[in-house]
Amino acid sequence: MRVRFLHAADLHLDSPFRGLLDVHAELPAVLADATLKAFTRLVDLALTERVDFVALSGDLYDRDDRSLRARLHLQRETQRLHDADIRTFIVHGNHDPLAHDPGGLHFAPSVKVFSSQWEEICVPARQGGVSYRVQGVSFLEAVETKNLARAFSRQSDEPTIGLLHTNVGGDTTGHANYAPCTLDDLGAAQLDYWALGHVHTRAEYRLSPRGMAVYPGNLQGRHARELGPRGAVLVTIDPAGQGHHHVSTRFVPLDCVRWHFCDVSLQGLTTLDAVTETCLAHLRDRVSDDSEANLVRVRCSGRTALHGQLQAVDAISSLHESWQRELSAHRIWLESIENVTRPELDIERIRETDGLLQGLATYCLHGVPAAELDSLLDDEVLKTLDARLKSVGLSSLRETAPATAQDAAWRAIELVAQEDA
Ligand SMILES: [Mn+2]
Repeated sequence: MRVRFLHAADLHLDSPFRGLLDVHAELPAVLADATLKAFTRLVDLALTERVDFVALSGDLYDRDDRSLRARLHLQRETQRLHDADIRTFIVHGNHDPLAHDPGGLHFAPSVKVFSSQWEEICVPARQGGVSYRVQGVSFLEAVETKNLARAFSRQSDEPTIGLLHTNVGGDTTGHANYAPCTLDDLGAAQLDYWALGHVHTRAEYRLSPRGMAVYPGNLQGRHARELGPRGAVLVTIDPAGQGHHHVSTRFVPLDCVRWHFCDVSLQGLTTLDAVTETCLAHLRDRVSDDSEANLVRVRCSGRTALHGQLQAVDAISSLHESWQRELSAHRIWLESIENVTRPELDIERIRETDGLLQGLATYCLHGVPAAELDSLLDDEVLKTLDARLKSVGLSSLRETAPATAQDAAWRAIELVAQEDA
C-alpha cells in the first residue's frame, strides 16, 4: 500500500528576522508572521495532497520559552490536520528540547510527540494489519551528545520512516554537533526514509544497503545566509515487492519571504544612471511570485570609473534609499548593498611604463606564481612596494597567500597609479 507524507524540519516558529535595520513600514508585519504563515502553507499543502501524515523533525520553536504565539499556532494548525484525518509526528531538537516545554496546551489526539526514549508507532491499515511504521526520539536537553541513530532499526516489512534531529557526518560549519551520527549508522537501521532535521540546507543521501535520508532545509529563511526557496519534501513510498519499497521525493517551496543574493557587475559603467538601471533590472528579475517579500543583499563589483563616487560616505545609503522607492512596488526590499567595486585601470598603458608597475601588471595579467615575483621585480622595488602596502594596512606581496597575492598586486597597482596620477 502506498504511503504519502510531508516532511519538514527547523520551523523555528515565531523567530525574529536578522539583519534588517532599514525597512519599509509594511515589512515588519510580514516578517513577524513569515515563519507562522509558512507552516500554514505546509498544512494547506497536506490537505490538498491528502497525505497520510506530516513529519516534523525538530526545532519547531525558536526561542527558549517556545513562545506562546508559536505554540498556539502549532496547536491550531495541527488541529486542521487532525480534522482532515492526517496524522502529525513530531520530534524535538536542540532549539525546543522536551525539558523546555512549559506544558499547559493540549494537541489533537492524532498528534504524536516522541519522548526522549526511542519508540515505534505502528499505524493500522483500514483493512487490518499495519499500514506503515514511524520511529522517533526527541532531545530531552538542548545539548545532546549521544548518537541517537543507533536506537533505530527496521522491525518488519512495512514502510518504515525514522524522525531524528541530528548532525550527520559531524559537520560543524554552521551547525552545532548535536546527536552526531554517520550515514553508515543511518543505513544500518535499514529504514526506508530518514526524516532528518537540524541542518538548514536541503540535502538528500542514498543509504547503503537501503533507504534514503533527507534534510528538507528550514521552512522559512530568516537571514541573508538562508538563501533561495525554502519548504518541505513530499514523499511517496510504494511497495516494490519482497519487502522492499520505492521512495520518491519532491521538494515544494512554502516560504512566504525569500532571501536573495545579487552580485551585479558594474564593469565599464560610466554613469550613476546606468548603475541604477543595471541594478534595478537585476533585482526585478528576482521577484518570485509566491513570495510576499523578496529580501535582497546586493553586491556591486567590477572595475568602474565610478568607484570613487561610490566610495563617498553617503553614496551607498543614498542609492539604497532611492532604489528602495522603486522596488517596494515589486515586493523587493534591500537588506544591504555592499560596494566592492575597484577603480578602472588602463592596464595596457600601465604595462608600457617602466619599472614597478610594469612588473606588477605582467604579474596580474598572466598570473605568474608569487614565488616568481623576485625574478620580475628587483629587491629595492619590492621593498618600496611593501612599504607602500604597509602604509595603507595591506601586507607584503611575498607574505600573502598565492590565492590572494594577485588581488594584492592589483591593489598595489591601484595605489601606485593613484600616487602617480
Ligand atoms: Mn537544530
